Amino acid sequence: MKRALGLALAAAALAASASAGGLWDALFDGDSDGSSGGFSAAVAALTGEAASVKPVRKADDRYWVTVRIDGKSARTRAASLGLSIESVEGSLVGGVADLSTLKRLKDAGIEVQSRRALSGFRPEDFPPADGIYHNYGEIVSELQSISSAGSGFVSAFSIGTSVQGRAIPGLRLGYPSRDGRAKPAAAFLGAHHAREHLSTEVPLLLARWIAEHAREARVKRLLETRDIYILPVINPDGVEYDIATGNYRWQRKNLKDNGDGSVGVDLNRNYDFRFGGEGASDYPGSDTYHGPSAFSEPETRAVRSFVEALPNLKLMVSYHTFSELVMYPWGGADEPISDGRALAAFKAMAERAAQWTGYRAMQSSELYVATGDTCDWAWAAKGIFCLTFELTPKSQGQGGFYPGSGAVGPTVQKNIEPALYLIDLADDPYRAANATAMAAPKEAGI
Ligand code: 0X9
Ligand code: ZN
Repeated sequence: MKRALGLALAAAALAASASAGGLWDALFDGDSDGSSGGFSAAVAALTGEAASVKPVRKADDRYWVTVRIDGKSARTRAASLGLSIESVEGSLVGGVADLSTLKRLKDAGIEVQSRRALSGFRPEDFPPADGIYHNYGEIVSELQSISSAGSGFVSAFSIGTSVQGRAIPGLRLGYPSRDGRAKPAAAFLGAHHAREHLSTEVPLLLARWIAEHAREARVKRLLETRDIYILPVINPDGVEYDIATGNYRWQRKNLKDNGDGSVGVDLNRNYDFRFGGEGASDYPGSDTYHGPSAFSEPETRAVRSFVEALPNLKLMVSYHTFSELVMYPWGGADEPISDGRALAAFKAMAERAAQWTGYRAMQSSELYVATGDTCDWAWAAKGIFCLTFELTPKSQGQGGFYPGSGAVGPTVQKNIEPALYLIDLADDPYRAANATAMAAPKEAGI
């Protein structure tokens, strides 16, 4: 957590996402500039959906406790009394107990050293060394601050709510269209996978960069002729869970209770194209569990509603980490997409983006075949040119999902030019196959 304002807004946003409605509406007033009428209506509908979300859990009387217990049989006894043991460091045992368990422990002569109410637990933050990354509250606060700074051409909204009731926030950047007609649009999505925090930073800081450079000719033109949508965190519950203890938990999925003791659906297997096929798991406990049915998850349904409200959305990027790749459909099959002209455009735009970033362009399935991903659905169902970026680093040895604070600046920086290029292409993505489609970065003064 970086600043007091962040704290206040984070608290407001989190409270709003649990109670849904009032505070969120106060923070995010939706379609403030009134352009793109269709989307405006969709936002209202989505806000209505959010308003019906129930509080996630009833009053919580559980505590995080530390107790002194020596030996395995004593720990087993404490567990039998109801203590859920989560950590053992010598004789100091940490775990979760509700009030009646606390009483049983006391009656059995087990002394509680410290306790902290879970109901009062605010999500903890990133480890201090990674404080540059935005937690959920800070994402919301950053979006709000970009929106206030760019009044007249930026507005914040929510596309729906997560399993635990957090709003899935978004930002639209673009001046109202001159002729009243909807402009071509491009969208940038982050954090389908919780532990891929850099995939939030890139679209979020791209939004800030665009707002701060709005007066420059090239950016101004894009804002006048395109609508740019930023959805930096599709899986907010997973992201908060990943950082909740101060130590990363390697969380990938959302926080759906699968009803068999396991938690989580892989949101990038839950879309409706070749759903449940190769590269997606039928086992709920698996990290690549596809869920009970396509769009079973509120997070993927929110993306679907968002996309369906925007017939002019022609281009999409789904950011992930890591491996340094730019990938195009199909991911769920080895064969190439059947439309040769579209394939040429896909290849050209991926290769162009790869040149700027130093990443490698390839068909998604070349990495591995995996069904039900975002871009396969976007292309198959909606004809949206959708790329999956696997951001920095290249390997686990370079930090894997947790490459540290030093990765943020350079990764954001090198991904700005590809994003601007793709935004420009939104009017006619087939143009990508034409080599002169866009000025090189140096010519563009970046
Ligand atoms: O497996 C995924 O969902 C993505 N990789 S990640 O390491 N970020 O989890 C890759 C998705 C690309 N699509 C396919 N290969 N289908
Ligand atoms: Zn991923």
